[in-house]
Parts: sequence; structure tokens; C-alpha cells
Amino acid sequence: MSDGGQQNYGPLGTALVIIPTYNEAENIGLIVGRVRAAVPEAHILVADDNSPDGTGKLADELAAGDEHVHVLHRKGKEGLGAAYLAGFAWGLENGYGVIVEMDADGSHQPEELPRLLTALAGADLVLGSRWVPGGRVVNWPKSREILSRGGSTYSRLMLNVPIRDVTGGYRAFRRETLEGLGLDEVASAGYCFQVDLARRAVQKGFRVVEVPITFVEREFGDSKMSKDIVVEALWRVTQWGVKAQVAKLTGKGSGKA
Ligand SMILES: Nc1nc2c(ncn2[C@@H]2O[C@H](COP(=O)(O)OP(=O)(O)O)[C@@H](O)[C@H]2O)c(=O)[nH]1
Ligand SMILES: [Mg+2]
Repeated sequence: MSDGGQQNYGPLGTALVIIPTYNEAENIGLIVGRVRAAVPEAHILVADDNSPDGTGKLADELAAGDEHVHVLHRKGKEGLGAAYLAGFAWGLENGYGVIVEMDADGSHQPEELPRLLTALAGADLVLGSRWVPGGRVVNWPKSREILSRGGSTYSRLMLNVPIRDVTGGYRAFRRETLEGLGLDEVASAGYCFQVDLARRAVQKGFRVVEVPITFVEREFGDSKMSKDIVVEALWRVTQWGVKAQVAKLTGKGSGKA
């Protein structure tokens, strides 16, 4: 990496903000500009799944004019999890010390990133959290809040992880944390990708800290959340939870699902 070295957030190294995109043409310029302004020393990797609306091309144009912006072009829509895994591999290969997950649609406010990065000084994984005191959601219908809160509570109880917002996708990892999670075994694609990473971090003994965020529902473009993604998440969380319970009861294994 040619341009590392500037560090405003302690000795952890340069941060890479990974932004997965699928049809985010209206958002990509805005979000990249906001990240660049909020955390000027960080780099950005847009992980685009060949968006039909030309998001990848717009990202290329941003990258051409700014050496802090990079683009990973993927061949087609494979889900958020697969895009992140490819982005993590790219970030680790290129020597970044901190890797951040952030949505493209403005729900995760770049202006809050300095707080997440500061918290990483005393943690291995920082979760931007809607459901701890001080956290909140703006412009969500009540039904969506109930689904999200319910999903987090269900996951917390099923998996026995002491995290209030297990499904959130605004996160900062130390590189060593990602290296220690066993990413090769992660198969989850949708929301349960985030649950999977969080439960792995807890199981491996990493220090996981939740920092309150204000999550703002997107103004532009459409959500890619689908019923399939929710069903996948519930099903996998249930499987992991049951496996862990069985292992505990029979005294077999370490309780890892
Ligand atoms: N590369 C890639 N990005 C995706 C995919 N699905 C969703 N995203 C991105 O993941 C982020 C979160 O998705 P979003 O639709 O906002 O989900 P929601 O916030 O749960 O409604 C956005 O930046 C999306 O563009 C995908 O299949 N591939
Ligand atoms: Mg969104």
C-alpha cells in the first residue's frame, strides 16, 4: 500500500472503509464524499456486484480522481456477505490495520465513524449499535423496528451472545480480529452474515464493544432486504443455537455451532 501511514486513531494503522453496493448510483458519490470528509486519512473500498444501474462505473470515476478510493468489481449479485468477504481479503492483503463495514445508503453516518474508531483502541471489534442507550433509528416504520429488535433479541438469546444489536452492519474490526474469526468457514449471505461474525468474535474471546449510533433510513434507492434474507437469518440462528445447546447438554465439543 503506497499511501498508508497517516494515523489519527492510535497505533492501529490505516483504516479501510468497505462499502458494498448493489444499485446505489444515487448514493455512492454522497457516501464517498462524506467518508472522505469525516475521516480523511482512511481509505475506501467500494465492493460492487456489477450493479445494473452503473454504480461500479461511478465508483471508478471517484477512484480515478482520489487515491484513497478503490473499487472491487465483482461479477454479479452474490449477497452482502460474499461482497464483504472479498473486501476483507483485499483489505488484509493490502495491509490495512483497521477494516470498517458501512452501507452505501447513508444509514450508517460517516460522521459517527471517528467515535467507532476511537472505541477500537480498547476493543477488538466495535459494533455501531441502535439498541443500546443513546442509539436510535430515524425514519423507520414501527414494523421494521420490531423485526430488527426482535431479530437481535432472538439471536442474543439463542446464541448466548451479550450483544444488543447483533444484526447491525456498521462495524470496525482490528485486522487481527478478522484474521482470527475463521472467515474461510463463513457461508452466510444476508443478515445472518453479521450475526455470524459477531458470534464468532464472542466465541473466540475477542473484546466486542457496542457504541450507540443514530441509524438513518435511506432517502434514495431501494432496500435489498427480502423475505428470503430474513428467513435465512432466522433459520441459521436457530440451527446454530440448537447445535450449541445440544453440544452443551451432551458435553460434546466446545459449544461452538
Ligand atoms: N455488493 C453487494 N452489496 C449489496 C448486496 N445486497 C445489498 N448490498 C449493499 O448492502 C448495503 C445494505 O443493503 P440495504 O439494501 O440498504 O439493506 P437494509 O439497510 O437492510 O435495507 C447497501 O450498501 C447495499 O447496496 C449484494 O448482493 N451485493
Ligand atoms: Mg439500508
